[in-house]
Amino acid sequence: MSVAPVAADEPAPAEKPDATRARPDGWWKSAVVYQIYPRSFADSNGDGMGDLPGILPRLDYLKRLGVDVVWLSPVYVSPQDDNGYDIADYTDVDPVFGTLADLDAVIAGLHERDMKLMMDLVVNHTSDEHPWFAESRDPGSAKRDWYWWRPAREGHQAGTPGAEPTNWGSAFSGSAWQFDETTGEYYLHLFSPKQPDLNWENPEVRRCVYAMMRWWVDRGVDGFRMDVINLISKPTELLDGPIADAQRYSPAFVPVANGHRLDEFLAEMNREVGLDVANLISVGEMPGASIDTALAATDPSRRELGMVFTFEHVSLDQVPGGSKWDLADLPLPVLKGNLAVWQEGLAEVGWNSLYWNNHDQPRAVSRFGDDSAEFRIPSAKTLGTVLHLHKGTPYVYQGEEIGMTNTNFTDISQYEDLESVGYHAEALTLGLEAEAVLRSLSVKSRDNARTPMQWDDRSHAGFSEGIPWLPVNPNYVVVNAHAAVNDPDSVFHHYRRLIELRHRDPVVVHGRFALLLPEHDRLWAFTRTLENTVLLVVANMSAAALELPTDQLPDLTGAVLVLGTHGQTDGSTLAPWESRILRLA
Ligand code: TEU
Repeated sequence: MSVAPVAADEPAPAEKPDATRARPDGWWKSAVVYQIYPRSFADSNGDGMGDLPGILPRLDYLKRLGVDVVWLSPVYVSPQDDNGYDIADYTDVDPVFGTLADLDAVIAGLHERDMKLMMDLVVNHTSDEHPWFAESRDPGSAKRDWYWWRPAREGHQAGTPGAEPTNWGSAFSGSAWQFDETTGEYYLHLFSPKQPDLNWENPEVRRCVYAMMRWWVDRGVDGFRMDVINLISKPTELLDGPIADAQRYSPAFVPVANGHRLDEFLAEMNREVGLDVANLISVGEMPGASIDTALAATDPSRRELGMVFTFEHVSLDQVPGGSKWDLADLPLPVLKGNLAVWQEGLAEVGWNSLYWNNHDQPRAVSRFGDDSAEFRIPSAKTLGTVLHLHKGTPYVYQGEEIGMTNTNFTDISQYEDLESVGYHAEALTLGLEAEAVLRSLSVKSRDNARTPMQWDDRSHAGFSEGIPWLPVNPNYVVVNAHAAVNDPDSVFHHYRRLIELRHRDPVVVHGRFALLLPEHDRLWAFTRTLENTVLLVVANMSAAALELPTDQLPDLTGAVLVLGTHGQTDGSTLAPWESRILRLA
């Protein structure tokens, strides 16, 4: 076990990890990752907030589901401005979640069950309450250059509108620059003003980050999910970006994402932390990443990352050139076509992650399925079939495995997420209709994914004995883990069977993907081929029965149903939201 950090702000430079740890090469390619958003997972002490001791009793539930890795969203010390994605101490646990000893217990509990822990790594920015940033506020401090401090735009009075160093907008709302009265300068924050961006051009910043990562690996962590990691390399000259008509600011990611030193920094991180040497799992969250970015980052010969999260498929149901709040329909050919492009793009080199939702995205069954009473279960199961039969590492977001749905907030006072609250305020000042803004929030707010995990039909869904920080979705009386585990036809057991299939059959992990009937607007059909094994997936992505176009599909003679959503069906008609995995002769 590692010793405590040697200095307040820097963990002990632990030895590079022992490469003999039980992690065979590429183990994460056949793994399934389950994301825990700790504040909403399980509350052990009745304060209404999920915590680490609440996770321990639920590990057997995750083991039964069959997942291999837990991605734990941040539990570090944080003022919780962005629910922990604003870190004030990278090597300690925030008291609201418990203690380092509690985290050690979760790591041990996972390892005892042959599961692994992937920590959430947020190093594009810190909290403004991190000691590093507090020091950097002093222009004479060596840490001034640890962040992006800049004077007012030339010819402008510091602190006045338009004096910001560039016209960049925060990913949330407002300018990406915060004025500091004391020094008359601005600091960059691509997210909230309480999330100042670290300056990765400074080698001291990078050295401290790598030392901290090694400290966690030495503590037993098996890998990292890297928050907005493709934003860490900023352009050396910060210039104005393009502004579209309806925009007040230039989208911050445009001039920043996928910067010129990104691959250099990722390769350096891999070397310094031993990501490959120790066969750690790594996934880079990359908003705005293209397939070329992903290829560069996940090409094993470049020793950067194992995989990345693309944002393309979760940006298709918005108006092109607009924001996530500008809702648009999503025809099936567009969705399945995008996933197929990523399958093809990383077919030979690199590796895909596969996800429908996470703590930032609305609930999958509400967004891509049908969360009505009649079709919630079959559509949730079919979304699982389609995603888990693509090539890549699947990610299950807490509650997805029981078909949890978006919540039903009707008033802005119900929302907690700073992104949602900020959007509401900014939209109203821009003159948007309140009703339309609330509609966008009900469809896309991140709070949809953050209502407490629904464990059973007791009060607050068994999540807490106290009043939850965010109201439980009222449908918990029907949609809950207890009911799902005790129903062999539930979404839970379908996900469990999908995970079992991945663990059992190499074609699911390594088989070549081929999309069939790309223009069909209700049928999602594709094959996975490995040597002489061919699996065919057919999925009816609609609320009406669908006659299989057998003349346009591979010969189904002798096909064997491997796993279906509607029992042992074999006719040529798919029921609404029915999917089948067939092994072709
Ligand atoms: O999200 C990165 C990101 O781009 C999100 O802001 C996403 O675009 C948006 O939430 C969609 O609504 C990561 C974390 O996952 C998110 O929770 C944090 O708020 C953000 O970074 C800042 O750390």
